[in-house]
Amino acid sequence: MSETATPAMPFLPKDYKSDLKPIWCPGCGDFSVVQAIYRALASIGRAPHETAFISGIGCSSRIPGYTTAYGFNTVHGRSLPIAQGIKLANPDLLVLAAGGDGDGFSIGGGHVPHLVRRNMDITYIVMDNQIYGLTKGQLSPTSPKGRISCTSKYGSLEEPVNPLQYVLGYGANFVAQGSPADLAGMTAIIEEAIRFPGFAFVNLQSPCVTYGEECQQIKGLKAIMEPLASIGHDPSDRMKAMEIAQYYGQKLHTGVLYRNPNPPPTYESMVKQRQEELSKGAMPKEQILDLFIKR
Ligand SMILES: Cc1ncc(C[n+]2csc(CCOP(=O)(O)OP(=O)(O)O)c2C)c(N)n1
Ligand code: SF4
Repeated sequence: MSETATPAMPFLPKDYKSDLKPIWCPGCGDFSVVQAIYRALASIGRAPHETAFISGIGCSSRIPGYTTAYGFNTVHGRSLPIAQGIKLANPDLLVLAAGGDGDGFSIGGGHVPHLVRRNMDITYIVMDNQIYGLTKGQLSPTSPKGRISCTSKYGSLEEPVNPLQYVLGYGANFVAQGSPADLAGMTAIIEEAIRFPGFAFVNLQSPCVTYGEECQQIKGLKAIMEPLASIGHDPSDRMKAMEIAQYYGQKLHTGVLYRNPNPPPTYESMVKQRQEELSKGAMPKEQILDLFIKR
């Protein structure tokens, strides 16, 4: 990648990097995720001040602070309602949301379907390490059955949530998966998700080197990685995407699982249209005020 900005690429990855030094554990997968985000944003070329990056709480949710975008490290599980409010208030902003699997599919799980069905133009990046990292290694909703952790000394008895099936099941129009095990592939997926005109979900299997199991580290992920391009997957085939999503936890399918070739209008565009329609026959502001204020 060129080190000089050009008219075609007005910002470089370093322009999205803040002065804050990440405090993740050395080797944490989230270091690669933030690098991929810098590169994807540079390829897209929107100015940092035109971008808002919203997260919940967790190790992964620190990510907005490491960028020069407007950022809001909100409340555990609440990145999506806040991101939607921001997008509605200023639809011109490029809005990204990010967090962990606990943040997104445990406490925040109830918010995901509503963003999916509204189809707002927000990219949601989940750093799925299959554990609660920040709070020191408790089971998360995506922890595999049998997982031993500080809260499951004899092994988890629960089936994991499958994030890919979860969002596909609610009708998401863009669903992709990547991992720091393939930095270039992960960067391409994030860029494509941001460019998608509507809600885009990206599940990143990002290793937790401190509390994650051996098989969830880079070497283990590489061993089960199967790029979707290598099996000739057609990303416009929703049913096939659902079928592939079943292998979550057994194989690491990387790439775009599903991209709706005819994406529906976004919620914010329909709100704008409704506002324009209703404002046509609306009473002038002055006249409305007259109804309430005695002048
Ligand atoms: C309302 C609320 N409940 C619980 C917590 C404690 N808490 C903070 S982060 C977290 C889970 C972190 O796991 P995850 O979201 O997967 O992110 P990671 O740290 O693994 O990146 C929990 C339970 C909190 N901060 N707020
Ligand atoms: S605890 Fe895990 S997820 Fe959190 S910074 Fe350390 S390696 Fe990363």
